[in-house]
Amino acid sequence: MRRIGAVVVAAMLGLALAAPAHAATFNMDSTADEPDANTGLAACATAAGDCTLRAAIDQANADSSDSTINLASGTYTLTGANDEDSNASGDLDVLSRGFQVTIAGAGARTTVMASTASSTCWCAPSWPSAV
Ligand SMILES: [Ca+2]
Ligand SMILES: [Ca+2]
Repeated sequence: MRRIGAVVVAAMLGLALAAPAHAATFNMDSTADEPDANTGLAACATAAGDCTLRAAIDQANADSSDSTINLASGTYTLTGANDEDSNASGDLDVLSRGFQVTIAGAGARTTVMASTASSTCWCAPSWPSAV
């Protein structure tokens, strides 16, 4: 019995060591264009405690894992200047180097991306694995 327990523990350790980093899932509860308040904390949360698209991308950019961002129905209007590439304003900058970021809408007719600037909504400056 003791031997079986040791084998089970060893197998569990092997699985734990071989498992990829935990993938994060962020579910939107706001269409506002606000950043994550603290990317050192794994949760997607603005200063008001909401999970916005920009906050989710901020957190995905900071995490060392794949991320899935689930958009709720609504119009997501991006604001601010497009002349930066750190996701601080304007277009969304997906920077999760080496990790996949999947963004899923609630439907083509119900999830709308808009921008107050005359530019695209998405930017993945260095890594083609995003969006
Ligand atoms: Ca956070
Ligand atoms: Ca930007």
